[in-house]
Amino acid sequence: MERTLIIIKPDAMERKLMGKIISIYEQEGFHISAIKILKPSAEIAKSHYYEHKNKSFFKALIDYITRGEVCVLIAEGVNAIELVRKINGATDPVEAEPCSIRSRYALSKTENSVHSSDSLKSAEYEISIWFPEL
Ligand code: FUP
Repeated sequence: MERTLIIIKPDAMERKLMGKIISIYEQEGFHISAIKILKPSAEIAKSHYYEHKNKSFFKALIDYITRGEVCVLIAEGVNAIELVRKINGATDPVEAEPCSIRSRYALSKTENSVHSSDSLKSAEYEISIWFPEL
């Protein structure tokens, strides 16, 4: 069984899409083993996105992810990391596969509704920063 860290981002939370999006992961058979809602601090947002710290979009990304509440969850299942990324779709909603969450709900490349870990290593790192109590 594999674990991945999912974030339902502010643009989706603001439009009351949290329940709908969680249902999609549940319908695909994933087990949600931890969940919380919080308004991220700049510190946790920067830790989460440290790989992008030198990118031109970094400040806009941090401003966006810290502007309101997010829902952070751990989903467990066979091949969870790869499959959840498939369900989410490509980063840019214009390129996201039809029926993916981003193609249905994302507003732009930055306001793209959901995040999920891209490797085993990033999943364990992201779980440790968002769920330090686990
Ligand atoms: P993903 O793994 O699909 O979330 O995408 P990346 O790791 O490439 O990017 C992380 C986040 O940076 C994206 F969710 C949105 C943001 N981003 C931008 O705002 N602009 C860009 O040009 C690329 C990424």
